[in-house]
Amino acid sequence: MAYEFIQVRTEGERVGVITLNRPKQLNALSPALMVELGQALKAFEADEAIGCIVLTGSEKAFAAGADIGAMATYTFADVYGDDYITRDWETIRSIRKPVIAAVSGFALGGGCELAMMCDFIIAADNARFGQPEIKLGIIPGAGGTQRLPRAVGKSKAMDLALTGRMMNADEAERAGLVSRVVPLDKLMDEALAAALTISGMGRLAVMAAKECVNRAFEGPLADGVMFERRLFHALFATEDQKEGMDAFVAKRAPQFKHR
Ligand code: CO8
Repeated sequence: MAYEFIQVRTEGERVGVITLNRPKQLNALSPALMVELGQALKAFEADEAIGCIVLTGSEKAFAAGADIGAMATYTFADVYGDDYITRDWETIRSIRKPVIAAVSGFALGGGCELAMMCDFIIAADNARFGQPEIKLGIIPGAGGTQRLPRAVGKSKAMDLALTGRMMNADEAERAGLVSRVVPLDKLMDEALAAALTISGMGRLAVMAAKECVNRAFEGPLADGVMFERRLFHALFATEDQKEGMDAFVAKRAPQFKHR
């Protein structure tokens, strides 16, 4: 499929890579880009060969936010009546395969929110994160006020949302927003290596792990633990569990089914 605002490729046959591609606008997330992103995510989700997806931008910007030019004329009827945000921004949340954000440069506003919708973030040492919406007279609108405090705690989330300041990659790693920081020129190598590792695991276990970790943010602890237990038990019905454990006992590499 031909896309205008993103680039799509596969890596090592099992990893899908989506690159946001509006370089002149620092990958500002226009409505058309978000539609394409949703289409590409759904296509990788449906592709049985793909086990993990990497979402990235350019060296200068993962994404500098929602497209301010497009938003400038929105009315309440546009954003609320047409359910624009839910419609086009939350497709990524329905994807059951892991999505890794490989972030270099600016990840601001909707760009930071998009990165936080991914399953984990690997940051280049030049990455800068922030929720600067307050400077535009608005607040984050794609989950930033909810996901940021869960990731970095209330104090830092308030600091970022109220002052609109940016934090660099080191601060983001200390705060727990990103899983690792790597030199800029190693960003894609690192993200692809992680994605290849994940895509080599048993698909059902990967899906279950993602679902369970997400549960940790969506309900009481006891419910999350019970959900995890049920999926843990269910995985003993899979061939991958037999293969993984037999391989360990026989001191050989496992051959997972990948489906
Ligand atoms: N939207 C549209 N265009 C943008 C955006 C953006 N978010 N960010 C940058 N651009 C454009 C600039 O206008 C400029 O275009 P041109 O060359 O035509 O003038 C080009 O990208 C390059 O930008 P700069 O010249 O400003 O580059 P600098 O290196 O000087 O500065 C910054 C980089 C600091 C990133 C700066 O561009 C900036 O502050 N950008 C805006 C950041 C921002 O406020 N982001 C939040 C936007 S609001 C939001 O994301 C709400 C999300 C809600 C989700 C739901 C949506 C409905």
